[in-house]
Amino acid sequence: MKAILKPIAMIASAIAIISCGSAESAPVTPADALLDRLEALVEQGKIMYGHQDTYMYGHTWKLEDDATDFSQSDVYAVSGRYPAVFGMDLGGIEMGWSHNLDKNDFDNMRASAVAHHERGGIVTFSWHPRNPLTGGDAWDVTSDQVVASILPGGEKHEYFMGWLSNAADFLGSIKTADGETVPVIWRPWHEHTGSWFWWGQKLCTTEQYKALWQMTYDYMVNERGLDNLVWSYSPGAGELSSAEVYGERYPGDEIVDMVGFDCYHSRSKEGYMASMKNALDISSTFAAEHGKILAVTETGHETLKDPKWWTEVLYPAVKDYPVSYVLTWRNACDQPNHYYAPFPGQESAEDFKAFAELEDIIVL
Ligand code: BMA
Repeated sequence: MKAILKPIAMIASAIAIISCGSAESAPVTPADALLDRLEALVEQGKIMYGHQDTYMYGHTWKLEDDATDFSQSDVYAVSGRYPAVFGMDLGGIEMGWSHNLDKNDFDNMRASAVAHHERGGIVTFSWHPRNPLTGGDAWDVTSDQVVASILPGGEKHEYFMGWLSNAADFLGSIKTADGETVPVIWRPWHEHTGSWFWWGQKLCTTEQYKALWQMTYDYMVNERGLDNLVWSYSPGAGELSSAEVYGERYPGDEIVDMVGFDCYHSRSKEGYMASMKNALDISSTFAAEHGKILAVTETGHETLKDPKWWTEVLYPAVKDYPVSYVLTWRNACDQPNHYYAPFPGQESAEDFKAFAELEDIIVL
């Protein structure tokens, strides 16, 4: 796996190489090209804004199945700009469903990923797969044997490899009309420092968690040959009492390209700012030491009751860190109080426009 930002110890030798005039070789895979792009943006001090499911639905609307036009977005309706990063979730692909866990048509997801890529944006996927042992959902934590059961030798191993196969089929099928595979930031097994998903902290051992990552990587990259995935590691911020906690279950430099965390503004502004600072201090140091790109992989303030949240809370929290993107979560169309981006008339809409116009914030 290509190391992107040079670890501190390598900087001196990197400078020596550059001063000798040797050029870095051209990117050979879609994933490498995306990593180079992310690295260049970080070096320029730019931060991309991202929004989950932005073309799929908004606060008051939902895309039809089998759509061909992907231009509606609450963010666009407010600002005339699209998020630079478009997040989606593969939950349900493992079951062979036609729609994901949030009722998005997988065909729409594939086509909108291509459209977003062609618009100049970057796509990222998380995955909330169902529980392969109990048959419950990703949040079913009634058994602490789930990860053990899907690892090699476990009773659900073969069954789960079928799930990985479905996910790999989808991720490898995101292609332009010219047959170019679209690179995506792939963020499996997220928020594992908490214990609300079956792969969480109290539900498996460190070795089992790392083995789950390795198995996922080996299958998708080595066995299936997917070369369009940028692998992203993202603990939950709430549990990061120390740098050790952040790195405890890190699956390894060879199979991770990016690091980040998920951090929500759920209580006070002060609490969120402190949590962001803590997580950014830890993860930016970790990223520099390991030569990885940094991102705030999920964030947001549900219902955005602070009308200046974008310029007075989010922006000050991230602006001094080498963050490639910040992604706010989804604007559900079927839950009136589940939204993290503005829509026309929403009280933070004007402030979002100001945020989107900041020189170091990238929107499309
Ligand atoms: C959660 C909520 C859920 C959703 C899940 C996966 O944070 O938004 O409603 O199903 O993410 O997208």
